[in-house]
Amino acid sequence: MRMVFRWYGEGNDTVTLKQIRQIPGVEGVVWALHDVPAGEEWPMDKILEVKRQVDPYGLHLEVVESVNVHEDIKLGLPTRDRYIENYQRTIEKLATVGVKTICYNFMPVFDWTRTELFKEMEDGSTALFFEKAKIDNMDPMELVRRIASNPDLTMPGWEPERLGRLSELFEAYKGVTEEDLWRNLQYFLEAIIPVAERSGIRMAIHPDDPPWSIFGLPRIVTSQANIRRLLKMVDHPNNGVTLCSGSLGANPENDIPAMVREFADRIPFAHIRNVRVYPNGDFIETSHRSCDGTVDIAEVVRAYHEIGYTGYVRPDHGRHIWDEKCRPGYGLYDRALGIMYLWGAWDALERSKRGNA
Ligand code: CS2
Ligand code: MN
Repeated sequence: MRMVFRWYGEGNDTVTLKQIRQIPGVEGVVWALHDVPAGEEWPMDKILEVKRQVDPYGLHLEVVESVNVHEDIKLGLPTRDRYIENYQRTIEKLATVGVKTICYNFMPVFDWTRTELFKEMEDGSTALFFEKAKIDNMDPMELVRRIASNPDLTMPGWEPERLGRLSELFEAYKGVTEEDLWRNLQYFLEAIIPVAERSGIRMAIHPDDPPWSIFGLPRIVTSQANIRRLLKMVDHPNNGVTLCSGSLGANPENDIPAMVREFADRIPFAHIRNVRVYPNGDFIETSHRSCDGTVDIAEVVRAYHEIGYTGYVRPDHGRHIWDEKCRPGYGLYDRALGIMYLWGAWDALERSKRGNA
């Protein structure tokens, strides 16, 4: 496995490149132009600016997360072709600075959803938390109205300045079924995969987080069966998945090691992190250790080791520990600890393989 670390960019991240290069075994940063709106072509000068910043640290730029997909593409609107062309141009440009994998997602309206960003755990650390009943019982339009009249009520992703757009989007998605979303994803993939192939880039879709429908919006990248369908739908080595053990692991029915084995050659990028799922469906992000959460991370690593995994891995989210002030889920300390857990498990497996040989 090739270890990489997400970096939000200069002035946009509390973690520095100097710190990142000191984490054992980290060879590159996972980056994006976070200020370019979804659907727009990424400007070359901004791409080169990131390269200029990162190069002196000896870290590579081979993994981008994410090039976001415009909602018109997910909705299948006639305007989608313009945004798809921009996406194709962005893929080509990224190839020129050595990008090998692009992570993206196909979740309507929201990226990951949580009800609390800094939920306190027993040991005094805080972590991202999802309270299932709260989301299940929430009428999104009602919430839009409530936040509009009381901005203190906001939830992650529901910032007051997004509210107007949110109600428009909920309207647009009325009547859009999962099958519609499948068709729109297929249309998108058929247009971009040939460009990705020519550019030497493997596309890696990120699973939905949480992996089920929320607020009545359709979600499809949720399970082993659906990932199988997605990979067959455009059956091409450049159409792959970012196998995120934490997102998929929020549904305990998802068997992550089984997915690693089945999709082995279609996983250019792996997110490895743990979650603890409670009987009522709530979940919290924990340390990487198998015994701290519901996902058996040591088994996940064993599965990757077994398939001889040579793709990129990042620890994904971490808890907030040792009083660190950072972006929710993206501190230095716990993610670095997570990396050491992953290396520890990996090196032990390597050692015993050599011992047995
Ligand atoms: C998240 C997402 O779980 C995760 O990796 O941090 O924001 C993720 O980066 C996107 O869904 C990928 O498109
Ligand atoms: Mn992830």
